[in-house]
Amino acid sequence: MRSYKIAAVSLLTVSTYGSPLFTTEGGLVEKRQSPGSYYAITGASGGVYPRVEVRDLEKAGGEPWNLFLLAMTEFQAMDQHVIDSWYQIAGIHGMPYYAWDGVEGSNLDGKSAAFLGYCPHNHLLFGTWHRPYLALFEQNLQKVAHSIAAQFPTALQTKYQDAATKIRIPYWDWAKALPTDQPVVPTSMTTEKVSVTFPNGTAAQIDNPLYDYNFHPLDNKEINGTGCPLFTGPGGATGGLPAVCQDNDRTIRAGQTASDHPALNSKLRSILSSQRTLLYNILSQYQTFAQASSAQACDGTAKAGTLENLHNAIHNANFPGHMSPSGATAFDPMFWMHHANVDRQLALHQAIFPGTYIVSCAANTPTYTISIGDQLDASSPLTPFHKNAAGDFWTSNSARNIQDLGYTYPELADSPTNATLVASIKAQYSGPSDVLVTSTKAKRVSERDTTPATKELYLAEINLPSYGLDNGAGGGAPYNVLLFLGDIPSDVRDWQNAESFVGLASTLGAPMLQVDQTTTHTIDLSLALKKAIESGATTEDEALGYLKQHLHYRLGLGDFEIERDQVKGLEVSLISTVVEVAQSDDAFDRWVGGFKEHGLIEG
Ligand SMILES: [Cu+2]
Repeated sequence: MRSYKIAAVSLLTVSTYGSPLFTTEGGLVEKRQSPGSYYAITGASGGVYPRVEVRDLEKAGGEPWNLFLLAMTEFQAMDQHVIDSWYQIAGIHGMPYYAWDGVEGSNLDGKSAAFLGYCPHNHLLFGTWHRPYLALFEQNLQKVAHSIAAQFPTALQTKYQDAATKIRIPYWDWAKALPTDQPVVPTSMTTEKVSVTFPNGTAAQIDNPLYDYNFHPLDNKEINGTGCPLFTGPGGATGGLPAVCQDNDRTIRAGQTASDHPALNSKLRSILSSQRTLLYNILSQYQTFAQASSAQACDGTAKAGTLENLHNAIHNANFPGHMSPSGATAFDPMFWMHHANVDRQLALHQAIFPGTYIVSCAANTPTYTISIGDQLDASSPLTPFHKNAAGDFWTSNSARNIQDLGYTYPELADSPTNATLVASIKAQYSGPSDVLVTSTKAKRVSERDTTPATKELYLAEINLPSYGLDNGAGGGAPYNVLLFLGDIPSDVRDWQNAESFVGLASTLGAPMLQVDQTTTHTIDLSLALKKAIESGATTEDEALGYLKQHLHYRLGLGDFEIERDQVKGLEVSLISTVVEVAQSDDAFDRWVGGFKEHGLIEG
């Protein structure tokens, strides 16, 4: 295990590598081991301010946007040995597999422990664990922002200090309605250079800190050079595909040696509609917190879907880039904006259904500090995140209220009534995916007149073995299950853009784990049903017959097809439920009367 190093100097002097702002070499490091000197995660300070959508932050521009870009740049430039550097914080999630802030792994079977980060996936604590994790990042982003603000001339001090007080991680809403000519990945994340104004007044083009993270000189074996164990091995499901962690010196998206943003955008656009609908179903239909948040079936299966599985698709769309392998994902700046969005979705669920929270459940997936069988509940420590220097850990209980961590989200900022919140979610996620949310009111009223009081909703239920695809290296490879209605193109590269593509279910796998765990994902078939009706189905039975005949599924990842028989236990079936259609804009439809099973989809 490595020793911990912290900077006992001002943040202005810790930058060593490639900072356009500061060039002073930092040097003071000290060991952090004894009780009383743990890293206290408090979140951002100075009040409760909203994390805003990254496009909105950019659009508003001015000091907040300029300061955000400067602070991200400076944060990334920090010496990688420093405990709260970008590198060390990103490294908590997966690689490098070290202890952070003195929190050693428990006595797992040695092989697994060596290849696990702290991050709980397919796990009860998935949602709440990321909360102090993001707060740690945010707290440091703010610390850096304040130190930069202090460099601006007196006339601009108030504005920049105010921007630093209010700085929070912007979220990237990848389920937001967007006209088809707008990319799902905001251009602020995909342009290589960006304009900023330095404290001395100089305007310049700098490397965009939202585009990638540049690994500074480091021991290449820690991350790059590992080959990301999940993809390698002669019997690997993706054919021993070379991994992005081989020898890149910067993070890459959806490619092998360079980011392929057009490919990423096209993948994300193809799932936008199904992701939105799934999100809407999760937020609008009552499920317990454990069901809605986590891929682990702690509390019965999640018929409306889970936020963790919803989030998986964004990681897999980045295959084979750094965002895809969970061991390397947090280095990409995209990770933080993606996970701020996941946290927002979690917070929205909490606000709509305040009465349900973490239950008690045994872990069936280990992490660096959690063994299979460990009993978990809302008071379990979210390791390695200390709440204070004395060494108390954050727990799901202490992380329940986001305001206690110094932030909120636009929808929750003014303590909305339930009706207001419902109306906001409905307006954002229930309409078509290519129409910006504007004046939906008038349209809705006219729709309402013709809306029946109840309807039948069909769903594809996918029971997905989380680690079911052998990666040939003792673990489970990530994979997607893609659902089609109608003909499937012969070339796998055309699959997601095919007219017949309906949606997908994703699992991330894990490099050294093969746990027997199945998670449930659902794909809403309302649009598929529309096609059935257009094709002439006039009765419920005919529509059902059409769906059963024309629904097909395939397995793949990136541009690779995966043979179906490589995953044992995967099942796709057709279910339906009755929906009571809401008669106002501030109420959700309700799924009533349980689910009917209509058999397996085989084709
Ligand atoms: Cu994630």
